Amino acid sequence: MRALAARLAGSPRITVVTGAGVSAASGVPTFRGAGGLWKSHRPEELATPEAFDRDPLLVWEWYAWRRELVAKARPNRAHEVLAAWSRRYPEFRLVTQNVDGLHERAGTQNVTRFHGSLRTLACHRRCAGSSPDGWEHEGPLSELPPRCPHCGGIARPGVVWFGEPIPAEALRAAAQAVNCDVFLTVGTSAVVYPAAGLLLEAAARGAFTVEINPDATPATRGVDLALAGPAEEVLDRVERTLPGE
Ligand code: BV8
Repeated sequence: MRALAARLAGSPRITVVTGAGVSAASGVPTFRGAGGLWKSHRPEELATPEAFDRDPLLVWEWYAWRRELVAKARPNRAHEVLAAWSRRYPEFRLVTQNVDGLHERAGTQNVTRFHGSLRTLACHRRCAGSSPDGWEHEGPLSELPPRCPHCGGIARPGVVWFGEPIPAEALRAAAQAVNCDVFLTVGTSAVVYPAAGLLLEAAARGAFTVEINPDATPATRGVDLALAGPAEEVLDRVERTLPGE
């Protein structure tokens, strides 16, 4: 912890990439872990445009269940520490693969949503009347699949599925964020690209790289510092060793 705290001294440029592991302590299941979301389904069955075209209701039942689960979840200590850092360090940027909105709910500034958001819907046909970025819909959905208010066609979840491009704005923000002094990969299995490639890009630009994860991942061997443990505990301990804490 002290090695990381030392690197955070001063006002370094800090970039954090997070995955489902940071929300585990909030009761949101991870994708590939023991109680993972993918256990009952394979990613190809649910998180692809083809799956949605084949069975929009099945995909929507999964996303509606996740929306309700996330609506009841609260940010945990990992989210709180990262939110505090986003206020303390002028050049702090967070890129999240998570679609649960918990970083924003914890008050984190400068969040880049790399895979979209569960709260966003978009017109499946991308009709002329609707924004390509979709619209926010809080609370339960009155019907499944939900409808586009502009064309009456079916709406889709405003998330990035496998085989779909990362939104241009998110890619642009991430391309900036890899120019940093300290890069942390927190709570991700580091298997989904291009998110998992950000670590390599930051290292190539001279960043000190850190992984926080209770388990080893394909990233573990390549980082400068691997802190094995749950994010909510490790980040809490780092925060407590920082000056002024
Ligand atoms: C694209 C949808 C191109 C939203 C998701 C190389 C380059 C580019 C692409 C590829 C490539 N190789 C392969 C690809 C294709 C593909 C891909 O990466 N496939 C993988 C499986 C091999 N990538 C794509 O398709 C991407 N698109 O590249 O498009 C393109 C360009 C132009 C035009 C057309 C196309 C799109 C990827 C996005 C896919 N969408 N989800 C949703 O439903 O949520 S991915 C899904 O996995 C989630 O979004 C999630 O965010 C993501 C990553 O999972 P993790 O967050 O890491 O979660 P996981 O459960 O895996 O791991 C949790 C970790 O936490 C574990 O390590 C565990 O140990 C740890 N943990 C547990 N408890 C804790 C903890 N850690 C800390 N604290 C704890 N308490």
